[in-house]
Amino acid sequence: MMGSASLYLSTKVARVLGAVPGRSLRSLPKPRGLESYRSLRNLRTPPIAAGMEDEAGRKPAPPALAAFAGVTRSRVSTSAGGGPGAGDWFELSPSSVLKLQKGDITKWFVDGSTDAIVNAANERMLGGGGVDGAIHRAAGPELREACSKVPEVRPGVRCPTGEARITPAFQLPVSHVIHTVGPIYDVDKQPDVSLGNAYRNSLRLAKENNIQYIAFPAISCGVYGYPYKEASRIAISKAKEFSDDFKEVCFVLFSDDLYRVWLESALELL
Ligand code: AR6
Repeated sequence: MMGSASLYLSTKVARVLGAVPGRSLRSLPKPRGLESYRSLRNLRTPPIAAGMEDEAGRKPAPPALAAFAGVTRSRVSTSAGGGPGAGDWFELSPSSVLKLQKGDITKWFVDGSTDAIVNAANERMLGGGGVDGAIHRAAGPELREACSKVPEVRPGVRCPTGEARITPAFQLPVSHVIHTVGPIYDVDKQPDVSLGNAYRNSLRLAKENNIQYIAFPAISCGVYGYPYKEASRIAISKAKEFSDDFKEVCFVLFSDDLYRVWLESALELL
């Protein structure tokens, strides 16, 4: 099937990729061969897509990586902008992928023990709107309680801009939440440095806590007003710096616009 000039997804592969059976793969770059497929086999558990639970709340069966044979490459899936579970994967290193996915980060998880989501928090760390509010609602009141115990570094500041703190995830399906604070774009004197620090310190803290799978929202791209393009380039560059340290770095983007910009930057930078 994969040798044919006009490639179509079989029903099985389509299910694995979260795509529509019969969708053409002709737009994909030519397969690089089995080298990248071998490296993908090093992944212990294929990442579970946000929002991919079925109606009974069960996880889907892990994708059989054999389904990718002959179609694997740095960019291994082509269902960008589709429904729940759609995503694009890029090889960061022989044992690591960067994944882009559209959806709600509170639904994202891999194994519940070595996975973490990152929260775009504020310096008080006691909850707020946007993704912060969604994470606190989904985690339950214990998360606020745990955050309140994080020591203040000065009055009202538990996590200064660009730094990161870790807590358990309580009712969320992941094991931990890493709270970071991105810059307010129009206020911060060096927003690019602060945003880079937020990503780097989150990844560093995750690594110190033996996290293997980590998902980020678009930090600072909501009420903090960071332009998407600049933010996406910083986010992807920082993920690349940690390419040997995680099995998966995922960006869970909340809108089609964000997804498109992140995808463009990933195609440029990876
Ligand atoms: N899953 C994934 N992404 C989401 C979700 C979700 N459930 N909900 C929103 N987003 P923002 P910031 C996206 O404003 O700009 C809070 O009040 C959203 O579309 O949440 O860093 C904090 O307490 C946007 O692209 O965070 C702080 O005070 C991205 O998440 C302040 O906002 C970030 O938007 C932080 O502002």
